[in-house]
Amino acid sequence: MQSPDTSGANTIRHDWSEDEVTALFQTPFNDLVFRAQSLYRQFFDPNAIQLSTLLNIKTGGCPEDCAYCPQSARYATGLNAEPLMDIAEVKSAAVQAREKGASRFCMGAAWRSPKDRDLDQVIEMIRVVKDQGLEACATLGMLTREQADKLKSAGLDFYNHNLDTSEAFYETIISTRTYQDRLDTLEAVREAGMKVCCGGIVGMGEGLADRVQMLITLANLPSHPESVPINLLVRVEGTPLEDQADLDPFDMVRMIAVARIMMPASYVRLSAGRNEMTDELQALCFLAGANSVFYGEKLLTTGNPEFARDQSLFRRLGLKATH
Ligand code: SAM
Ligand code: DTB
Ligand code: SF4
Repeated sequence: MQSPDTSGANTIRHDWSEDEVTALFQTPFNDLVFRAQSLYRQFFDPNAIQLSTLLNIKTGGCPEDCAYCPQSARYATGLNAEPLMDIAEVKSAAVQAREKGASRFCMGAAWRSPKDRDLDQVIEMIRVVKDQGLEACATLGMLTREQADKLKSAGLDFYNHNLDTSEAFYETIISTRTYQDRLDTLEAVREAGMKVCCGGIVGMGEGLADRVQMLITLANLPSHPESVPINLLVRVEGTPLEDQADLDPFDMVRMIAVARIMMPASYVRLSAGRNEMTDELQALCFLAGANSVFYGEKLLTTGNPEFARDQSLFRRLGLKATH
């Protein structure tokens, strides 16, 4: 293998080809991780980690049919649908997140898209989060440009909306909205001037070509998403993907490494699935260029590592939280 390009030139690219990204995935593991880590050091402090805390502000009862999702009303996952959370609860969760050391607070809602009445309440929540000195992120489903403008004016820093997988594999996972709908929302968020958080899920039965295509779609956008969450499927009983086969853990590391190489200035987040990962696998993901995690004992409906476990992991690895 050639030595990594350490000049920093030509590393932010938007012209990735299928052949070259496939070749990256097929690079011997040590070469791939070395290259990702070398590039990573040109853009970031290698011993810093960004911590985002999630809060599910509207649980369950979602009309969409995303095959991975415990919050779809179509699947019997035993989850009780709840109304939009009240502002006091959001405030106490934001206070706790800040006290525990998170820098960003991300509010998720099980909606296809927000109604205007809902949006007014979310705007109040954004204020409460910003008052704590936290960055605010939300993931509320599809947005129109007008809705994106409203959220931007309210001070929302990031909007999360994932591609989830490749366009080709997408139709086996979701039928209630199109890939183009997702791209349109991402464009509305970008045009409104918010930072984009967009990634996907591995371990849903997709092939290598699907991982390649998803990363190409992300990296060939006019601007790279500032934040790229890579989720490992959390297999929830009652969802169509409950019996999905295990993913080879090294494929998770490869996915992180290739995302890091293709979008070197972006935060790559080791997202859902950490609760089922060993500390050693997480450390390999950090070595491959992951520099952000969801931090807090719950994701949206499923478990995430306890604070004490994460704090111990970060201490043992000498990782410091970014502020
Ligand atoms: N309802 C909104 C939407 O779908 O756009 C926002 C919340 S939704 C739960 C956000 C993302 O969480 C999904 O796009 C998917 O990438 C991720 N996700 C949901 N369930 C998951 C699971 N079981 N395993 C891994 N990731 C999951
Ligand atoms: C993202 O990429 N992953 C988060 C967040 N964005 C909203 C959600 C993960 C959800 C995992 C399943 C659950 O807890 O319901
Ligand atoms: Fe609804 Fe979002 Fe879950 Fe899809 S991923 S079912 S849109 S909450």
